[in-house]
Amino acid sequence: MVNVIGLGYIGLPTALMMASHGVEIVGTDYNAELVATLNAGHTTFKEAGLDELFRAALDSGIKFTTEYQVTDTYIVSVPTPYDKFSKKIDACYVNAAVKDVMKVCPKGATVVIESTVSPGTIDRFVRPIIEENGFVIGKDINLVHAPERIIPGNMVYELLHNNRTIGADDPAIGEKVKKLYASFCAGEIVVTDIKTAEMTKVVENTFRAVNIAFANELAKICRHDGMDVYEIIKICNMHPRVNILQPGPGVGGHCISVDPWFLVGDYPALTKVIWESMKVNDSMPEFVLERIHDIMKEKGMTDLTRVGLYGLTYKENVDDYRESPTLQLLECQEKHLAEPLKVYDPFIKKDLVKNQYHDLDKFLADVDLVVIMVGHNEIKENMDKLVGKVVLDTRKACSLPGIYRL
Ligand code: SAJ
Repeated sequence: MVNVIGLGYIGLPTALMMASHGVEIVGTDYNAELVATLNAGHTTFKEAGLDELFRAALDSGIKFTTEYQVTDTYIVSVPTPYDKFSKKIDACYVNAAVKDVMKVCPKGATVVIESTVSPGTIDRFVRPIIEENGFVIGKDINLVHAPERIIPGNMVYELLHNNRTIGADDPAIGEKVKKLYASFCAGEIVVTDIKTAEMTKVVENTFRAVNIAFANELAKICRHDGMDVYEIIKICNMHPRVNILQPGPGVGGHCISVDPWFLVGDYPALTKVIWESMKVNDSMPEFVLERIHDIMKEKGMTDLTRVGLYGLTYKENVDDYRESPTLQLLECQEKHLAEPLKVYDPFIKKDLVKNQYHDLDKFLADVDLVVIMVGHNEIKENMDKLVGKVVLDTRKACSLPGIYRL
């Protein structure tokens, strides 16, 4: 049996996927409300194909509980935030989960860390916890790192098809865990050592952050000199060795906007490019605010209460708003002591911020300038409703004539 610890954005789909492929799974989470929701037959977030996967896993006998299980395999999938001051990883959730696993796990168990961690985190934090509990690593407890790689919005497909990395002290244990993931994963699974696996995951997300920062910097240069950044990126990407990502209103989510900081925190003297890239991405919400002010000036608009932000989530068609550019922009605007801008997002049902709407038509009726912060399908399918509005599209989601871009 496998006990999956942490039933969030990664742990839940992973547990469901394994269960629906014949692995006996118990999912554990300390959040009793979340466990009760799952036990009542409901998923806890929206994701393509997740509900169907949930049904299949229930049919295969998956269980959800707040209790840690006595079993032979644990998969730890809990958040890894960073310390905003030192930029270093905050491993408190991983540490707490491993401590709790140690209270119940028998000798011979394998502990797999799925959470993204900076290189050396397992050496610095996880190994000492296991040893303090009287276990000898490699003899009593096997330690493995199997970082997840799936992208919100396409998680179910990517769980099935993405290549994976498994880091283990002992290659034989790595191969054993590889078989477990191969129960559902059709991608190639590379077995390496733990520190290499830690580093590869952080490097993958850092590469994406730096590439987005480059696109964002290009957007600023092009805005300064009246060039079309999208056309330029499109043409450059026709070169066989160029692949520039898209500029946007900022970078959110719990991965691309977080993981590169781990490297800055641990290697401050060696991470000039990464540090500057993160700063560029973090500057984008303020850049959008400047664009709003410039457009208002050009149009002779003075009333900020007639400006509305479309989208609160960190990217299109997901309901996750962690570190979202819209929240960053509102925080930035607050500093200027203005009344918060109006906001609407079809994926956010609860009241999250001031001046939030839950109906697209009501929102549009109350604003003259619409800032598309997220390119949800909803707005792409309702572009006609934007006719007659001033539109700042930060995502190239809209193709109406006369709209403003970054
Ligand atoms: N963004 C841009 N321009 C782009 C692409 C993205 O501004 O061209 C923005 C998005 O709008 C969003 C942020 O970047 O605010 C991050 O979104 P994302 O879609 O790039 O990535 P995540 O955070 O949803 O998922 C990433 C993925 N990593 C890589 O592609 C290298 C995923 O595979 C990882 O599993 C995930 O991080 C994770 O959990 O680490």
